[in-house]
Amino acid sequence: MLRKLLLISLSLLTTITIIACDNNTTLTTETTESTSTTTTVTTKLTTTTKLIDLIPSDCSSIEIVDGWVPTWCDEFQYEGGVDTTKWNHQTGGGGFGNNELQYYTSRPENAYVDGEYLTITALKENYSTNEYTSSKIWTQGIANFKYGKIEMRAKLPSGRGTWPAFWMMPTLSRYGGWPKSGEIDIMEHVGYDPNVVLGTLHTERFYGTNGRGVSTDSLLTNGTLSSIDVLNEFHTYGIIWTETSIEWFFDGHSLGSVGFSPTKYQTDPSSVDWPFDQNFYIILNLAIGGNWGGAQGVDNTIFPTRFVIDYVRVYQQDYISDDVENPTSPTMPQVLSNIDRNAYLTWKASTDDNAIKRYLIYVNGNYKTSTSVNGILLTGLLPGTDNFVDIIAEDYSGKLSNPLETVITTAP
Ligand SMILES: [Ca+2]
Ligand SMILES: [Ca+2]
Repeated sequence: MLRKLLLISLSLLTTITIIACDNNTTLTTETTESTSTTTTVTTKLTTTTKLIDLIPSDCSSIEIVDGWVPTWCDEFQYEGGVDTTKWNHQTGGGGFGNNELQYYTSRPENAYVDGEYLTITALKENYSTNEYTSSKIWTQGIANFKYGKIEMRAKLPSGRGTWPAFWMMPTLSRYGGWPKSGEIDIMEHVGYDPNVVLGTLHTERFYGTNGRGVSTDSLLTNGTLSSIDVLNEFHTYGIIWTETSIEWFFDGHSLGSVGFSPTKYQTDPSSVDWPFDQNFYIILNLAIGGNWGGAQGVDNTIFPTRFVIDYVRVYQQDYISDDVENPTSPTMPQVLSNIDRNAYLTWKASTDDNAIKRYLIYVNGNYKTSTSVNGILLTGLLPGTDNFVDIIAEDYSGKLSNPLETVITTAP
């Protein structure tokens, strides 16, 4: 949701457990990311372990289509409160930075699983200083995700004043507080505009109402669908998130995508436009009122109103099992800025029979860093000299391309 500020307190960061991150998941501890106060560990799949062996038992009935392997799910096939091994409740009122009107509780009146569905119910009732109650659940502190296919099947609440969302926020906010570390809105809907569902990315450059995204309107205007009823019917809402793009889907129909643009924004580090190379966690909530949901007021005759979720699933593509070819060499190096000892370098992306995991960057023969996108801000280059840069693409099975060699000449 828009302007969800400062939700991540540093104290939470030490509790993070990585469950189903990366396309190459689990088993061997590979790298340690550190901030000034916290540490988290990401893991790497050894080439002897197949993704298919990592399907959680409660996701084992999910069909594998087009190589998408379920690595995390909640099918809501139990009764009572939400499964606390998968979700935490965020409780409280206070408007959440958007002047929202609800108080989020963890009571069954507001969130209940009946063996088939999770129902989040918004009620008109006085609670604390709020006039409405509802629920918000998230995987923060339990499960984090990077890349893959993330999907929900749900029926949306109806009525003016409702604002349901299925979205993701960054686990560590490595690039800074909102919006610098990004926000991925997979599905947002406001009750006063019932026929439109939006998907949006927020970044340091594109935040607030300037976020970049898609709408289900595209399926109506291009004739793919003749009508969309999200209130009375179940539909799937999802994204496919890769190293360089996020594409939204409604019932499997593409709504469009937003990607990394290395040559468009010439002098910035990638994170200003593309902070989506870090772990994110999943959030489900039903807000009432707020800057967007309440823009046309709240109809108090709609309550109780319900957001009914059949499942939430995360899939990862198996990029390792059938990988045969090495990536092609990167080409067309371009220095987009070269100021002091810092240069922004881009290149034409490599291709592969599966997918490019990252580019390894060497400067003057020494390993410098890696990046998942085809652009990097190189800092601390030697002054007044030719800096020899090698760029090597790596796929998910560890196969390497031939190096692209280029020279960056710095001022004295
Ligand atoms: Ca279900
Ligand atoms: Ca390959």
